[in-house]
Formats: sequence, structure tokens, C-alpha cells
Amino acid sequence: MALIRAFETRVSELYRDGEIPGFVHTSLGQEAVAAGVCGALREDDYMATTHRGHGHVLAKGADVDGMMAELFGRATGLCGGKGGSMHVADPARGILGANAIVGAGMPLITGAGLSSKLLGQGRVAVAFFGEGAVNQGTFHEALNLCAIWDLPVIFACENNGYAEFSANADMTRVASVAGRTAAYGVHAETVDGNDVAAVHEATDRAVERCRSGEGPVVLELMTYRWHGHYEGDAQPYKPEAEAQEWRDRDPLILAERALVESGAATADELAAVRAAAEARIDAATEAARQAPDPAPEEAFAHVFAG
Ligand SMILES: Cc1ncc(C[n+]2csc(CCOP(=O)(O)OP(=O)(O)O)c2C)c(N)n1
Repeated sequence: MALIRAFETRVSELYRDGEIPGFVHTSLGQEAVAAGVCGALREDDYMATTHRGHGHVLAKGADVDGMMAELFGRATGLCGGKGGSMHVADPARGILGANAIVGAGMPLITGAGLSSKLLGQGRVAVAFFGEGAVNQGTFHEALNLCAIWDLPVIFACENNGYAEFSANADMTRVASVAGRTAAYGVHAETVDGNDVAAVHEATDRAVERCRSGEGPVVLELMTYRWHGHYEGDAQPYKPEAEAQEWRDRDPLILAERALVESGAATADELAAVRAAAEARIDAATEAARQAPDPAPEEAFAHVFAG
């Protein structure tokens, strides 16, 4: 969580200063979802994510240098600089990609779950998506298919209350995503997405169901994004009292408090974790700055499969 916080705080600054090109969506404030879900997965489990996927990709084990270089568009990036923030992938770690098309990760992960089942691999496949994507047909088609074929798929809905500039309550009469999915006969849990231990435990239960052949699970993880839909969005559509209430429930502070109260860590040890994360991001940023741009003759490599 500290690494994701440090990475995205830095990315936000680098984007503002014009060092990172393109379009960037951060998940600041949502770190407990990424760490809680991915921390309960095996390295060979599959994961697909969205336009807001930096945290999920880092938590699934992507190399930090490769990730930062990818956002800079450098040749040393995880996708040689061709994917960027919204299309980064790392298949060797089961990361089937971020995706700018809302709802597109769910059919992909359904295929991954089907392959795992047919090959008897016991791999679980997780799709991250926002509550806005529940209004896309892909969600309903993928969920139903996973249900009737008992596929080992976790639908991890990061419910941050907003899709672009629209509040969830304005988009549907049934605000509960878990409530909407009950009609498909799929087990669903709604969890405090800012409590990393609760997210981890719920994912452990979902993984257990998937690996034992009981079919898909929906996890509705209630959280909040601190920044705008994209970096630069001033968020005039969010009530300040609501935003403050969620900032007071900073998932890192909640986790640190729980660790200190239980005696698992001291405040000094936790400060050292944050400092180490900052230093790691300093190094990744400097390496990305120094890295070469992709060669022009590489423009079409890896773009089409022959
Ligand atoms: C198919 C499609 N429709 C619309 C868009 C434009 N768009 C980009 S992000 C977004 C909202 C997504 O909201 P949500 O799924 O809740 O994810 P969040 O941004 O909250 O993480 C929309 C409508 C798109 N990229 N793809």
C-alpha cells in the first residue's frame, strides 16, 4: 500500500509537470483494494484491470522500474513504452492488462478462468472494475457465463461511488452492486474496501470457493478515489464533506493504526516502510528519466499477432 501511494503521488506530480505523457487516472485512497485482493492471490493467478489500474498491477507484482518507465513511454517499460498507464500488461505475472474500454477486462478474465478450468491448473482469474462498469453489457454476459460454467473467477468491483463525473446513485435505482448481481445466482460479499485486512480475508474466502470448483464470486469493495476521474479534473461534482469523511478513513492510516495497536509493528518501523517506498520510487523515476525512447523501427513490433 505504501508503494502504491508513493508511486501514484509521484505520478500525479510528474504528470502535472509534463514529464509523463498521455492521460493518467490514479487510485489514491483505494490502495487497500489492490493490496488486499492481490495479496491473497498466487503469482500464477490471472488479473485484468481498468484505466485505474496502477495499484492492481503493482500489487500483483509488476516490476516498479518497468512500470514507471512504461508511464514515461520508454523502451525499458513493461510493454516497451507502447502501453502506458492505461494498457500496461505483464503476462509473466498473470497480469493480462489494464484496459481503457470500460468493462473490457471481464470477458478477458472469463476466458482466462475457462482456460484454467479446462487445463486443470487451479488458477483463479480476477477482474477489477468500477461500479460504473456494472452498467455495461460485458459485466452481465461475463458473470452469467462464469456462473453457468462454474468458472474460477472473482469479480472485484471497486465501488468508489463515481463513474467519471456521475454519482452511482444517479445512474441506477439499485445502488448495491452485490444486490444487482444476486439475480445471477452468484455468491457476493460487500466489504469495507478501505480495510485491507477485511479485503484480504474476503478474497481468501472467494479464492477458496473458486479453487474448490464452486464458481465465481462478486466482491463489492466500498472505497473512494481522492483525486479526480483523471489527473487535472477539479471534481466540482463531489461534496466536500463527503470527500473529507473518506480522507479521514485513509486506508494506510487505518492499517498502520491496526498494526501498532496489535503490537505487530512500531510506528518507527512503519515510518521506515514509507521511507523505503519513497526511495524506491525516487530510483524508478530517475531510471525512467534516463531510459531511451523506443526505436522508430520498433513501432509495429508486438502490435499484431501473425
Ligand atoms: C466502453 C466505454 N464507455 C465509456 C468510456 C468513457 N469512460 C472512461 S472511464 C468511465 C467511467 C468508469 O467508471 P467506473 O467503471 O466506475 O470506474 P472508475 O473510473 O470509478 O474507477 C467512462 C464512462 C470508455 N472508456 N469505455
